[in-house]
Amino acid sequence: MMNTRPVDAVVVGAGFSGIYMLHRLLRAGYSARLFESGSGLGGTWFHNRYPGARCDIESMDYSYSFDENLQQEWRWSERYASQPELLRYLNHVVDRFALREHIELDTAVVGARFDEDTVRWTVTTDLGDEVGARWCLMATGCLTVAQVPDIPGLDTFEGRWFHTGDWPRDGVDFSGNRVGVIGTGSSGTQLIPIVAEQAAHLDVFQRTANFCMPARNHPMPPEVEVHWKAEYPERRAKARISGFGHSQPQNDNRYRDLTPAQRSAELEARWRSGGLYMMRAFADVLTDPEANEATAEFVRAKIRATVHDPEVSELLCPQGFHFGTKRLCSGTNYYETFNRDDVTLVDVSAAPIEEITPTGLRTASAHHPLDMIVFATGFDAMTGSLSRIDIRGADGTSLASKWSGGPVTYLGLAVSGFPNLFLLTGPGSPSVFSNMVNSAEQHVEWIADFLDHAREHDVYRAEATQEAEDGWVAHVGEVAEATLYPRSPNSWFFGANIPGKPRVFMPYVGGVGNYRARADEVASAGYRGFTLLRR
Ligand code: N01
Repeated sequence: MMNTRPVDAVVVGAGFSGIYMLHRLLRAGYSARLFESGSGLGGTWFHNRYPGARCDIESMDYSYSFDENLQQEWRWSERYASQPELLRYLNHVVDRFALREHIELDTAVVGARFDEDTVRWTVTTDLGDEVGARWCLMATGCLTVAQVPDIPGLDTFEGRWFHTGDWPRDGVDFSGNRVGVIGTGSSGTQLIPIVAEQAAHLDVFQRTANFCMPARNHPMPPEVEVHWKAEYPERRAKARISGFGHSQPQNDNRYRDLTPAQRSAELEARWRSGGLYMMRAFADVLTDPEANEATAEFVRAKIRATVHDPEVSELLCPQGFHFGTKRLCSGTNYYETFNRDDVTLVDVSAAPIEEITPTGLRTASAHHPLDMIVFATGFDAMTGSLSRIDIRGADGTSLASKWSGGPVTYLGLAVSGFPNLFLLTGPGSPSVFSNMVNSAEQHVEWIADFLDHAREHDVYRAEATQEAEDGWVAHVGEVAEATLYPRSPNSWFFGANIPGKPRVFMPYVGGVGNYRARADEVASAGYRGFTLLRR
């Protein structure tokens, strides 16, 4: 073990939130180090380099707002940024603000231990380093631990296999190969059309059809960029108090208050403009079953109109869960791809996957010969990255054991029993349910303000109370209960994709603006719900 120079704060993870957290710390005069397990910057964007990977929030919104020169000078080339462009952006930010020398790449944090005597954290890395820090800031991401399902026989497969969330850096050439893709969520729906263009034949193994909106990506029109940049002050302000953390118009009308013609016009307009805005076609899409079903049926009609084979189009029509309660997808030519002769949709809900063989994949009804398998099967979301680090709180309890019944937090930012530790975009905050960059900035700024408060008032120990945590967990649950989410619990929002994971709804769905107001209120009340010890 090497003990290295202690710092005021350790940041874990070099994605959007970790990079900005580091910048804020250094700018405020704290000493800080950032550890990142990947060999480059970007967090989930570093690892998800599968073909077609791009953001489904518009790049002008999905970008930092904290620096006026940065947001004016950076030029996004497309409506939705591709994964390589996002990495270029984050590398630019790191260089622009001279952060690189404070970042250790290829260094995984494996443990963090709070010592009550010194009131400090000791953070341990896989290289054997130990670093002492007053504050431990976990920017470990919500979608970073790739989940490969436990299908018998994978180790016997003689071809190559990949997971979208851990994609080889030198890429994959599918040409001439028989390829199988398992999974039709956001990653699968982006990847499938591109693999179809390259592969000799593609089998798509679908267990649950999801709703996929046409992204309608295009090069950034110069006039849109100029206009948007001129409007940045208002747009960013609007995003901060919005439902989902972006600046696009939402419809505040309820479905039942509109005429049939108005409803159709709204749905058509959103389908034409593309992307995820269908989620706000009506103010009550996620709360009123009738509004929700009308939206779902509108999209099903579009699928039926696109896919020629009626049997295939019926299989692609999502059923059995409410629109948007499985994360909505956004893709390019997704449904059109199933009109190709060299693409087969395999329904593995009717005939489940039984095993992978040396030469392919066997379902209950057939053997599919394959040279390559792509797992687009998702992540151990929201808690996976944290519970894999051995985090020990004030009495030595591990975070993983505290969360064995599901994650509990105060504001998604702090955990009782784990003093001086903050989570960025943790469970119980809007995080995955919002424009992540907006939510990351909000958490970074809240934590930075908290640290300044602690410095000014000689606070050396801060811990969320059990009562505050219980109250927040109850509130997160109540807010979710008022929506359609609990009626469709078969999603990663509930941890349902991970065998044995407790079924708890993890994000805060009360809206970015409401969440921000509550977090600010806690701060203005002198950090109500925290026990603060002063020198
Ligand atoms: O993962 P998912 P993802 N046999 O968990 C199926 C963000 N993201 O990587 O629904 C057969 O959503 C599973 O089927 P089912 C975004 O927040 C954003 O696609 O469990 N199938 C499902 O179809 C997103 O929500 C962007 O029945 C199996 C799929 O695999 C999140 O990341 C791009 C299976 C997994 O879907 C995760 O998306 C990409 C099995 N054993 C991701 N196990 C953009 O910004 C799982 N499946 C655009």
